Amino acid sequence: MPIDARALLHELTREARELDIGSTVGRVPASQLNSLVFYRDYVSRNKPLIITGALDHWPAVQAWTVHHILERMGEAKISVARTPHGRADSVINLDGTKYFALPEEEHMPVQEFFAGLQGSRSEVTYAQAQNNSLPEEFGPLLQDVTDLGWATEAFGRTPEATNLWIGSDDSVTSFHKDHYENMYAVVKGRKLFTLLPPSDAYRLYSQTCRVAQYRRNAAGALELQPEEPPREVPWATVDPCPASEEQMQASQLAHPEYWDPDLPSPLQAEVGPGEVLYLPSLWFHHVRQEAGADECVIAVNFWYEMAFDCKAAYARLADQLALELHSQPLPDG
Ligand SMILES: O=C(O)CCC(=O)C(=O)O
Repeated sequence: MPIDARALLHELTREARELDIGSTVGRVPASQLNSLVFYRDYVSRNKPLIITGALDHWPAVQAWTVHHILERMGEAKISVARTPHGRADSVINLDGTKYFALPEEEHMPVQEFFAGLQGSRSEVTYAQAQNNSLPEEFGPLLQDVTDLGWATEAFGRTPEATNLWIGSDDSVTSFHKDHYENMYAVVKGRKLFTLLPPSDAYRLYSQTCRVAQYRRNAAGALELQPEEPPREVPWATVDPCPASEEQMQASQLAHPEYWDPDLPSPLQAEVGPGEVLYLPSLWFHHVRQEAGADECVIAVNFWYEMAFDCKAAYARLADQLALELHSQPLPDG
């Protein structure tokens, strides 16, 4: 008897939501949380959570203005990602071919970075290096941040990387997953996460794309140039926030299971200053940001090593089924 893999995956999506995940991301005050409760109710269940009032003890929440950061950092240089449109690390269609587009990587004085962030919008810059950037590149700011003790206790280890993110409304991070437990702390502005659990990999229509990188051409413009020798990566092709009605219609045709009203909607998590999102390992996330009245959006995230347990094995099966499913044509009707 042939197996209807698509129907089984739809059932998996619904069952995971009904049994545990639900339709919203919970919010719990840090004062009501300890390492045991956090581990028992969220980490062990691979379930996201927003923790409010989690950064009351961080000097950063009050202190981190652009002026303060410039004063502390002096002449230091930082890594900056630059694109023409703010969509680094995402699938870009160029002359009918889909590329996985890496940003141009620059090393520039902090002062130059902030001038660009607040100046012309013809190109978009984002301090988004994930190389343990807070201690490695922003050392003078480290004293304004402390490790989240209860999280470190729950994960049973110190973070493997602590990254600082500084950007504007123009930067968007495309759907992807990480092999880390992520504690994402917002210091300034708001971050808008769209989330799907690992079971829903098939709803993101990953495609194997050739890697390309933005580089400056002879005329001084950023141009997407395919990597040599060629390299390919699988990457999600769904944009959950299409820029126009036309793009929305195209996405509904190309990605029907993402938009299917009979399947549970992706979860939304809006994380404001002083709040921390627990983003469980292997969850797919798409991230937008809003500076609002702030000068820019600033966040610090802690990546903790994940457990390669049976949940990781189920997630891998879901990934493999998704790739297999989308190599088959969609059924009629
Ligand atoms: O803040 C962002 O733009 C992306 C964050 C992210 O993808 C992560 O922390 O893994």
